[in-house]
Amino acid sequence: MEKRSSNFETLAVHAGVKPDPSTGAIMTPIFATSTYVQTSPGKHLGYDYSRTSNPTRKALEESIAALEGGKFGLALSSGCTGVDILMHMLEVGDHVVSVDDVYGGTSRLFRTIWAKHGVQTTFADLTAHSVSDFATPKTKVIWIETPTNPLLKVIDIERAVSWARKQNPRPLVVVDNTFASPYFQSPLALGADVVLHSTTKYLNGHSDVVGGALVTNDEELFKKMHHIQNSMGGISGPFDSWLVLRGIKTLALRMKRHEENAMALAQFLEKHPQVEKVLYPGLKSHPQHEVAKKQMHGFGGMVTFFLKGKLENAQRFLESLEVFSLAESLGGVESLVDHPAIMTHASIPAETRAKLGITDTLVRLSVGIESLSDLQNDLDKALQKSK
Ligand code: P1T
Repeated sequence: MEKRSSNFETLAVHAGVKPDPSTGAIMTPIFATSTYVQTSPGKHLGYDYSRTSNPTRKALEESIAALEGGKFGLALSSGCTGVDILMHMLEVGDHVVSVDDVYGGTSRLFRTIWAKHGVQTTFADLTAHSVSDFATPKTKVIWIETPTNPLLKVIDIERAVSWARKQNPRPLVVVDNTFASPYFQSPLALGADVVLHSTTKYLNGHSDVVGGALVTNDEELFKKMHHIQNSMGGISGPFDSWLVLRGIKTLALRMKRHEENAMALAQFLEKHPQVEKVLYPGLKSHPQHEVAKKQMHGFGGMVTFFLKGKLENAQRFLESLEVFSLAESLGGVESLVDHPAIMTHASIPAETRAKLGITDTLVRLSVGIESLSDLQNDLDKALQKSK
């Protein structure tokens, strides 16, 4: 398995955070200000307007960039803002090859917004095919989400990078690293050009912020992304930035626990008579288990499974859970359960969902950090009631 940097825990606590020079406060203050005083026109202390930059946001940007092993970070109003910023870099006629199983909101942006503005996306199963099977001379972006949402497919990042590097002009390889978090996967080290996060999820970790981030090592790319962010807005506000910065300090501890619980529950579900099939990259039965072992440092906290029966059985199961809360989103300390077909992926056309295998009996778990026995008993009881 790909080795994680040994100082990740230290970076999570310290990167981007310096004692406040005016007071010595150890924690970065919430700089709730829209503007900054100038002593003479254009003469200021590095900040002129908070859409352009803000010290609390900057601390968060440095923190996330450090965790991803990147030089430049941007903290955004949401993960979808990150998708939108990257798409704004393209021109009419450009083309994107995207993993077929992406978050419903990402797919919605590609299909219903950007297609109208002249950028077409081909959705492809990049576990079975190479990017070259779908690329055109106008392909400017390879969009990889791995593990994917909700089917937890694992896409070989290095394989896509090695193809992209042989092309002229070279398409950008974008990796949405939301599900793995930087604790379990380092796409920039594998050659990706830019990493996207919905910080709403593991990075913040407490289900009290909607935010996003972009990280890159390429200064030109960073300048372009910042130009778009500054032009259109889409910033993380100071309070949200501070909450995410605070959440990140415990990222390593949380991720370890999420994974321990997820692995145990995946193994439990795999043996359960009411369960048809479990998808978890850490299981030997996962079709891309070997790729996951190669490119990840661990397998994460998301588990997807198919119940036996029909929609009614899934509904009974979801209504019976008591520790798991039925809600969209993921990555918080509390366990959540989602019915992708009706909830998070409802914006994907029914026919496409059916082709992908997002069925009425598919259930997605965001396994929290609670006591494993409580989580397991909760699933067991609800599965009995699902019959
Ligand atoms: O919700 P937002 O912060 O805008 O992030 C969008 C997003 C981007 N990428 C991935 C992989 C995601 O899972 C998400 C958001 N996902 C959910 C809300 C969900 O429940 O799947």
